[in-house]
Amino acid sequence: MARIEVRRNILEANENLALRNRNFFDANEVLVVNVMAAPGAGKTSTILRTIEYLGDRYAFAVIEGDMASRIDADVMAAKGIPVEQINTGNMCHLDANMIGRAAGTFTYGRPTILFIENVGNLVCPSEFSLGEDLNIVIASTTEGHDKPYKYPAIYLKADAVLINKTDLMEAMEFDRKMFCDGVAAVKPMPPLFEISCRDGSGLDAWVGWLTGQCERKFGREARKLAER
Ligand SMILES: Nc1nc2c(ncn2[C@@H]2O[C@H](COP(=O)(O)OP(=O)(O)OP(=O)(O)O)[C@@H](O)[C@H]2O)c(=O)[nH]1
Ligand SMILES: [Mg+2]
Repeated sequence: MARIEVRRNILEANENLALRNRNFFDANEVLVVNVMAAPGAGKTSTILRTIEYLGDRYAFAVIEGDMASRIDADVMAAKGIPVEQINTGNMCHLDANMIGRAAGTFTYGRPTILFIENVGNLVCPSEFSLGEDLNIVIASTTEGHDKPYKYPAIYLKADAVLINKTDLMEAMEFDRKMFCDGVAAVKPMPPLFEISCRDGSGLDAWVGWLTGQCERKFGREARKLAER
């Protein structure tokens, strides 16, 4: 009983901090994309490809979440992308407190997309709000088509689902229909994009959708400012 109470308190405290983050992001014209996936599904590759595709259309920042190492942050930094690494030690997810601190270190001057690469895990990240605008789940053909059935909670949170590594789809005998039926069993099918970070296929549809989300948010914030 006591354990359940403590857990509820932790999640409530996190929700309050997530709300604070959200207000900070809105005030600074930042669209926040929480990227969740299993280890190695292609989170870093997708973020990089997306930023490359968008060019100088927006400003970018990235928060990298890993239990240990700066490997992904170093990849971003080498490309000149503002990045903060969070090492979670023995924790398997990022929380709103960590994000609030890391996000406060960037300088924001114009509409910005902040990508949060969550810790590679299909369970814990689904429980912790960060103040994000969008939750993206990346599945990869190499991990198999049955994951929505086994890890429904993360798919329940998805505003869009990406299937990455489509260049390996045939070799992996990835069953697209079984995968989609699994997602649709959890919630009405969210937008689905099939991409390959290896050969670049499918990125136009994904980036087009993301751009639409940016235009909605940044247009709304600009209108709010004009009304003040
Ligand atoms: N064939 C193929 N390989 C890919 C693709 N996308 C990523 N990879 C490879 O998959 C491996 C993992 O990619 P990452 O982008 O590092 O994956 P991640 O989800 O960020 O991994 P962690 O941060 O370790 O959880 C790397 O060797 C990538 O080159 C793809 O579309 N096709
Ligand atoms: Mg990574």
